[in-house]
Amino acid sequence: MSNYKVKDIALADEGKLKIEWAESRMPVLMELRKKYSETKPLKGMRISGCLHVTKETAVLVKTLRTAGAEVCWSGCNPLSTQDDVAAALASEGISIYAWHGQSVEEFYWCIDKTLEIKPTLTLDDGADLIFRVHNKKPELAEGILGGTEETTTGVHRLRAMAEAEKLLYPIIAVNDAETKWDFDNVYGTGQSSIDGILRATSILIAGKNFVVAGYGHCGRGTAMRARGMGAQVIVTEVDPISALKATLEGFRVMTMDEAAEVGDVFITATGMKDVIKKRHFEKMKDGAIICNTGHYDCELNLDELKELSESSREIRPNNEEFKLKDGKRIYLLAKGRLVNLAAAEGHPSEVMDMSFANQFMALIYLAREGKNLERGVYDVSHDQDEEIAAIKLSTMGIKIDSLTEEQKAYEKDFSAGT
Ligand code: 9W1
Repeated sequence: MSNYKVKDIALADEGKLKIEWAESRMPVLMELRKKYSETKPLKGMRISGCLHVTKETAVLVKTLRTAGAEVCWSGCNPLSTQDDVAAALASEGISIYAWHGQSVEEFYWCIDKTLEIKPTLTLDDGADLIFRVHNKKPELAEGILGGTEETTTGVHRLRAMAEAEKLLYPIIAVNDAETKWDFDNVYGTGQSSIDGILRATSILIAGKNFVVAGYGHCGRGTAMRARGMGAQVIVTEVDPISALKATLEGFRVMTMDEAAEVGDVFITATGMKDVIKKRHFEKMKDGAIICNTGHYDCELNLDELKELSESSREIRPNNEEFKLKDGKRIYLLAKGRLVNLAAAEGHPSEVMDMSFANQFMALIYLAREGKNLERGVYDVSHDQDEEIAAIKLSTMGIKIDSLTEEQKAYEKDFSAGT
């Protein structure tokens, strides 16, 4: 028996096509789905999930169900739900409460609906569901073997809670798996940011001076991809170690004041506010394009851009032209929000494949071992990380070498080497 509330169930056929496309790009999850379809290690488990309702998430949800779980879902962000995907899941008998553009009250109503199944496992992106259990329905915690968390922010909140001894059940920090954060942030953000810029502008990247502010994982991914398309990439940084890495990677490193004068495209990936502000806008060339892929939409100081401008108009979707009082034009993409989400489609399915395979395997582990774990935040095991990387490689047809017994002994022999 499924229960649902979605925007329009008639969108199901469109959603099914999207899900099928994602399935054809997510070989690790599909392999795991096949592997566990007979043994059903999640049989008897009731999973409440709170995660972006996208075609990739749908592949995870269907895999959880094939492994035997009863699943009840809500979206973790009122704006990320794809209504056709939600309709497709509902039409396939999954309980789901999610629609695009819901209010804050509706958001929590949806989470509460998913808790009506009295979950044995929870899955979060941002820890809203876990917090709901702790703050509003702590009596449910007794029946919960464990939960997983997808994001950095959520893991931070949960570690603080564990520290304060307020955590009522064990959590696995899926975010901290190497096959999650080290791929998601670099290759996911890198490609989708370029994708967002292209959809909003249709510019030629080759030959452009492409300024990337911040050389963390997201900045590195974006810089790498821009270079791959023929741009001259400039990196700005505040951290000397990151700046040195960018330099030895072959990028030009300079201050934003210097970069402002030469840049054609600017993208911020820092997590800090006011990275590009008034004095930078004043130095920019006519036609400069600015956007953000960092976590908050304050990396570009838009109040100051507006102060400098005499008019603005939307020249294309997600592309606003600002006419400055000196006659110069600056183009702002996606209103300074995350350009990879607002102007493109988030991370590609192939990247989410690994993130969500981590979710799936962590839940199987919790179903088996959760009752033996203390309340705390746990990392994904290195074995799980390696298994996911190994399956991904094998689905790509890539073979790797392995050590012989002699080599393994050599590795452990500290007396060798002189
Ligand atoms: N997550 N399936 C927007 C995504 C919003 C979003 C967000 C992703 C995926 C970063 C997760 C308009 C997908 C998601 C499509 C979309 C995320 C916030 C995914 C990238 C993270 C705040 N964070 N993510 N695919 N919205 O790509 O689940 O298109």
